[in-house]
Amino acid sequence: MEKTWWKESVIYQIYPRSFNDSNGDGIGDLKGITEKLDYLKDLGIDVIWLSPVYKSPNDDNGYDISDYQDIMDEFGTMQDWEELLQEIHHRGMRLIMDLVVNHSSDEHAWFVESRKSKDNPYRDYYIWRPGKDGHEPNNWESAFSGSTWEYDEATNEYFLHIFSKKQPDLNWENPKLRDEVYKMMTWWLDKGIDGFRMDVINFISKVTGLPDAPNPNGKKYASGSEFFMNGPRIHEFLHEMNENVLSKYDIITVGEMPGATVEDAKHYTGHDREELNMVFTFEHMDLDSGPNGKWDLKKLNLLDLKDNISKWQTGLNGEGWNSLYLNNHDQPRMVSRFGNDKEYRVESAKMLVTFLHMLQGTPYVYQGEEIGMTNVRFDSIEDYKDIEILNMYHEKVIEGNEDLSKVMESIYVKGRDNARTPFQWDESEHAGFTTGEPWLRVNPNYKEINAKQAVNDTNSIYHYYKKIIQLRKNHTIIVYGDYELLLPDHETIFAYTRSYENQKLLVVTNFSRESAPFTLPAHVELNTPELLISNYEVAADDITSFDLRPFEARVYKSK
Ligand code: TEU
Ligand code: CA
Repeated sequence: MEKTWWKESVIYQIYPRSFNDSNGDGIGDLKGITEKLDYLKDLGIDVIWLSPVYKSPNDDNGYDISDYQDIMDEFGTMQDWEELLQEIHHRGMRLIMDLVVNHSSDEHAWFVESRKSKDNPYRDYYIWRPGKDGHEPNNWESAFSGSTWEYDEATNEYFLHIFSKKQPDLNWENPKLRDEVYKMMTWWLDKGIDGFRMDVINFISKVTGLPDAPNPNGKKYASGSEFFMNGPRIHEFLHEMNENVLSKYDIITVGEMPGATVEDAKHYTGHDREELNMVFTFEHMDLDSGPNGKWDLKKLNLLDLKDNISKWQTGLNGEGWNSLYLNNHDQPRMVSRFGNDKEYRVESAKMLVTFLHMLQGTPYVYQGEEIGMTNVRFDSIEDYKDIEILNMYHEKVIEGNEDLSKVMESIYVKGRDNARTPFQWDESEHAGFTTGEPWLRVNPNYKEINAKQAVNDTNSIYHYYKKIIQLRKNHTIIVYGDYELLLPDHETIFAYTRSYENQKLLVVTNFSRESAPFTLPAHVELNTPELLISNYEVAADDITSFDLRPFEARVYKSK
């Protein structure tokens, strides 16, 4: 397997709005990030991924971009951004930017032109269709509720928006649009950035004709995802992008790809394919949802997680590359979702990062994860800001008369604002995030859970992260070793080995609050095992059988 720096890196995601506010307006900003770079360097971070900081009316917190080559006023200036990049590089770290080109903002100059008339030169930058019998052109449902189509009076046509109506989809069938995007990417790369995270990049090719989605339940709208996820020309577009732009730089590229399977990912990330380095799969994020989508809560079955992770680990081994994540700005906090954020918060957060970072792939840390930040429960819907939450609430409670407490419960478990409450820096007011009023309320648990506490306590989750990140730098096997699942039918223990040259790594994690006896399968041999890391004191080093305490994690390596 080819060795490269981006396989060996640990990436830290910053959601700028919620990271650190330098000027007291309640909104995180670029200068605020620059102030905290030493904290990230100390943690051992190699690469920072910055969620969008471009000009935006903030219908979807920056994922609706009105100017790709300028900075959002609330976040600062281009000069602040240049300084941030310089300070990142100065510390030997790298910066990747978010590329959001499935859609733009409706306030982007292209769309302002496009909607003016049917013969406007920018008309074809977006996807316009006439209505069908006085209705939308098809029955697709938006990711943020309602139709994917918005009627526009000026030209008596509808435009497509898979996300909010302020996020019209760009028309990748148009070569002029593609060229503009490539030029814009080149402009950023020439400023010295080190790569892109590409927002829903596998949505950019739509099936010709945009057919109605199957709708067996006779609902008003239905998911049209099979007509725009991994669409007919996707590989052609990504290959073209690679040829025109990406291949000219030594960078990281990661495509966010809902609906991509292992087979798809082999095509997106295979070495000889010349498309992307890695993708974010959503499959493991969907295991705790029922048939009706993310708000349809279902308890996670660990066996499903084992199956899924193992499928990706073995499927991409030598054929592509995995990205490793358990949370981000769209997902609930991992310790609340997969661990136990009450009695075993510290133990389970350490267990989860052990489980994740010992897999084959490039790990991503989402801001606050390293101090064990948790989900939040606000009593009132008024305290929520996320468009996905608010639209869903409106549709279900206001229009649909669904049970309020049931809807609130689904927001508590799955809502995106769980991940977006301000970073908890210290125990002072608003967790040291701002001296003003934060744009989204701080999680009330900030007095116990904050970075200052974590840095001062050598037993903290933060120090455990430091250690685990360091391990990756000292042991090639953690990056490149082959994966093998152990005890496939065990309902609470997730155990696996990694093998590289003549070395072996044994990873044993308990996903439960109950203790569980572990017995090493007879075929696994580890010569003179050394304990690399564990989240409890471990007395003796008999690895053939031992009792795992609640959420215990251990990693052994053969000498
Ligand atoms: O998210 C892509 C995506 O598929 C979302 O529907 C995501 O799954 C959803 O938030 C979870 O329910 C990306 C960005 O990460 C997200 O923040 C944006 O809102 C979205 O694209 C539109 O740009
Ligand atoms: Ca600010």
